[in-house]
Amino acid sequence: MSFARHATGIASGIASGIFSGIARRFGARSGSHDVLRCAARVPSRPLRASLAAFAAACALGGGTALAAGPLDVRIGFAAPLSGDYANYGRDLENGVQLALDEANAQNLKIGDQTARFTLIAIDDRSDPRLGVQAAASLANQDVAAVVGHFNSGTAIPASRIYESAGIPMISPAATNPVITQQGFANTFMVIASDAQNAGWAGTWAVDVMKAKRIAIVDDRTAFGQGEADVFERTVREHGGKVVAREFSNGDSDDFGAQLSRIKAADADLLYFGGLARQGAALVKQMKQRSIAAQFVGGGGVATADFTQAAGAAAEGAMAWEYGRPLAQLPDGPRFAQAYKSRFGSDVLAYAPFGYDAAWAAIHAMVSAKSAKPDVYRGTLKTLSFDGVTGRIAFEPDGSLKNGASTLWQVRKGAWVPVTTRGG
Ligand code: ABU
Repeated sequence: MSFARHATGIASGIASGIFSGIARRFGARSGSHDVLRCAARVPSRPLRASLAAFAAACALGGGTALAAGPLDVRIGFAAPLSGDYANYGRDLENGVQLALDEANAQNLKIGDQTARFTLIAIDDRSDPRLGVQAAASLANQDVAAVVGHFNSGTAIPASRIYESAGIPMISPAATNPVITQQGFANTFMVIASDAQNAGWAGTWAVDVMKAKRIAIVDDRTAFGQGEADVFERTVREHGGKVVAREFSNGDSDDFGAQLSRIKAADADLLYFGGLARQGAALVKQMKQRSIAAQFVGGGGVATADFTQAAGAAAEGAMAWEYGRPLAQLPDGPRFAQAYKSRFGSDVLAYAPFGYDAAWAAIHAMVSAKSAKPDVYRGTLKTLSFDGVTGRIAFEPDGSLKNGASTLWQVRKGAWVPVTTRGG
């Protein structure tokens, strides 16, 4: 134990004694639960901290400067923690928690105080209305930063609340480029956007895969439709032909009508803008209807949830996923192992981005010597550090500098990297 922590412990003990004395003075019996309850009722942590600091100064000698107590830094988090997309949300939350655990273990200083980071997590259930409520709740709880949300459709309206409250929101997974195109000072993204991810998908489909007749299906969310729009535009810009543009919604897994039209259009490649559950349903139904078009997913598809749900139909499916393969990154294997040790499962999808988003806030606070957004925001904007997912630094609009994406394919039941673009 360091001297500073030791002195703080002594001080806390002295402060406890003072409280016990106060309690006894008001009639409580020493050592009884009454005393403990009275101490617990003493209203404020600030008062206890002041007394502890005062007592520490007494213990160290009259002329010694007051010792500073720990600084409580709340990191907000919002994502779906229940419902269809809860697996993505819990994975992200785990990544953030891992970062906070590590930061706390390092006893990092913000100014002259040791920071104690705590996570305040809210389930937004992928619902934009609940996302806005979650943002308001986090702002009311004085969080210093927010890592979130998972869904672009939730992150966009929630970002307006954080902007009004002056709290940085760092997106680890929501990737619609509109998120950082709103002219906000408090919106950041540690992951490539769909302008990049779906753009590379469109370029690759035409220029490398030489697809001649391309079909597109999206889930009509801000995310899925957004990436499908970018993909279609890019395909056309590269001289490709789109023979079908279909959509479902996030709830229905029945693609019968859409696939009938796609089969009639004789597509040789099907791009899907949506998440793993619907993507898996789509490839299964393609197989059932003997549609041989190459399936190519956008972000959120290349997960173990997809291969498990699609089974044999997953074989050969492709998907563009943000970032570089974790196994190929310098700190990736350590992160994967630490995650598994802590949570007992493998990384599903965006946990490394959640981890880097949390560390971006932490690094900025430590460097700025303040957890106040007004003070550390400028540092966050100019930050540059090597995260698990690669170098984290932001463009002036808050988007990630030099984002990367990787094309994956299911081979023998597992996702295998094919090529990486950007970074
Ligand atoms: N970007 C992956 C899926 C989440 C979203 O942007 O809605």
